[in-house]
Amino acid sequence: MPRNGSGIMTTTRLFSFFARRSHALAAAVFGALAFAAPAAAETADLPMVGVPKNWGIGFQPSASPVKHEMVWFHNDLLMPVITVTTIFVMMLLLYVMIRFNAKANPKPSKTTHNTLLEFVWTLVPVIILVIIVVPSLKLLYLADKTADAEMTLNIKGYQWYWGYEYPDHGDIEFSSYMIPEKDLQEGQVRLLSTDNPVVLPVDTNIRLLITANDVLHSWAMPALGVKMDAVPGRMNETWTRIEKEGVYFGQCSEICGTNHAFMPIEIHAVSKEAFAKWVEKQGGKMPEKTAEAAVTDAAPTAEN
Ligand SMILES: [Cu+2]
Repeated sequence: MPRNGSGIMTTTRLFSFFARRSHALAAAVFGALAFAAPAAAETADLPMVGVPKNWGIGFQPSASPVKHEMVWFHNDLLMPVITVTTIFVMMLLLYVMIRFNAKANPKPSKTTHNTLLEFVWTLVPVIILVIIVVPSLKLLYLADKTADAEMTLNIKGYQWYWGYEYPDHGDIEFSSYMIPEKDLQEGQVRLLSTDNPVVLPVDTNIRLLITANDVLHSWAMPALGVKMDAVPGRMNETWTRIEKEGVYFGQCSEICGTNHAFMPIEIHAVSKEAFAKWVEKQGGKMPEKTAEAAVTDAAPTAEN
């Protein structure tokens, strides 16, 4: 159940504190931490996998099938296309500036059309776009949903925290608030650690059903390649399969109000055995039915 009152007050006070020192904020947010977050026994000693690093550039380490494809799409397809296009256009510009300036070319040609040239400079970009669109659509459909979800995680955005439900595991539910700076324990990351991390099993196809209670939010996990809008009155679906045990961080990625920057997401990806233990400790129970049947029961709306 969502907590009321005190949590929101704390984060509001926290916000004014941060606003006063916003210059230091940007640099400090990305401090890298190499040690594990203290949490329940099942999630102790987890390596920090999806966490921002000092001077980080590019993507966080990829830890899901969708993210692998995204990294390939960006690094091996888009970047080469962009680089070659930019260099080619820059060379054309330089050539025109040098060869055809008023001094070098005092009597300009009156030519206005060249059918072959115009045909080529229309067709070549079209071919490039068609080449890009094929893997792009494949990626969209890959991220859309998993055909064989083994469990479901319901995610709900609130102003300003996240609520989680495990419908396949005895309806475990909890809210997840950012830990204020003054309460940080060793190993916790400022602005990213939460009081109740989401615990998920590795090597499991997890259906993510995302919605919001009040305004638009967006549930984004860089290392998993997930960024899905949380829309009031609408259930958005995506999925993930975490490949590495570890701690992963994400943030709300839709401007949702004063404390938008202070509703992080923390996932502890653990072995299936550790996950079962955690479920038991939360008072839930592991599904007895086949995974497929459990999923159909738990999320009937997702199939429509
Ligand atoms: Cu939000």
